[in-house]
Amino acid sequence: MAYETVIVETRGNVGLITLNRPQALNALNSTVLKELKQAFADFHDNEAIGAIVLTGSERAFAAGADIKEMQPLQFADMYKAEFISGWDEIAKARKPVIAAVSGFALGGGCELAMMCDFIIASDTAKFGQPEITLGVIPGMGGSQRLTRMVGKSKAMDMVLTGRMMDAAEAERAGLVSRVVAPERLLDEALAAADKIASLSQPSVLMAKEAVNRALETTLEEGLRFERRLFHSLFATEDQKEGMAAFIEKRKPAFKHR
Ligand code: CO8
Repeated sequence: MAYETVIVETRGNVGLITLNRPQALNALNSTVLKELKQAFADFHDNEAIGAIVLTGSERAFAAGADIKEMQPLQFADMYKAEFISGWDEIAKARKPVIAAVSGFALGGGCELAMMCDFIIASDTAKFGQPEITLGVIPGMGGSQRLTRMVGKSKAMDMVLTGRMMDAAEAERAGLVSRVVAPERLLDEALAAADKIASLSQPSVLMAKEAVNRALETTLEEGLRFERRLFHSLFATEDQKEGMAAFIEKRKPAFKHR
């Protein structure tokens, strides 16, 4: 498929998607959504791909949903089309997705980054949920995912005032996993993705499922779920290989990469 708003590449066993609407600071419109869904689906179907990196430009990861596209819409249009719901598909990607964020990650841009499994930020990154300043509220998970990630007090502060958080504050708050210099951002994210892609895929997919389950269930259920997955991995050849390689002091040759 020829893409208009994203650049889709592979780097070894990693899928790289770059948001590419520089004239609108990568604002997310319906074309971006359609193309992102296609790119994710293609990487999912491509057995060689073990992890995905989603990034933007140095100036902006994404400055939100496209305000120009949304401004004239009426309630009935939004409701009938279940506007926004398509983004859930990206949050449900089975393969690990790393957001590499530089510059603005605002509104839907911050929400898209939070749909990824973790965020690596450059020290220029700015996160925010400014929807309140437009007379609306976050609509792609900002009130829910941000609250789970940074807690109620900071989420309320961000969502009610619309202020931005810089990379240092985002790291302190647990929104991002690492902060690096802008020129290191993509390499750092690609190296993390490459490491994940080198591991046994069943264990990687289960690890992702298990961590996500922690956000959705009780501790008791989550622990039971984790234990069941842990047991089930002993049915894989890669568990035998991974542990044998450790004992024999050599690199594992995983079959299911
Ligand atoms: N939508 C459309 N166009 C945008 C957006 C946006 N979100 N953000 C920036 N642009 C455009 C500007 O209009 C401008 O275009 P033009 O040159 O044609 O006027 C161009 O990008 C450059 O932007 P600025 O000139 O404003 O650049 P500055 O450096 O002065 O400012 C800011 C950068 C601070 C990022 C500023 O552009 C800004 O505040 N942008 C809007 C941020 C925002 O409010 N985002 C939230 C949007 S609402 C939302 O995300 C709801 C999510 C749930 C729905 C999801 C549905 C898919």
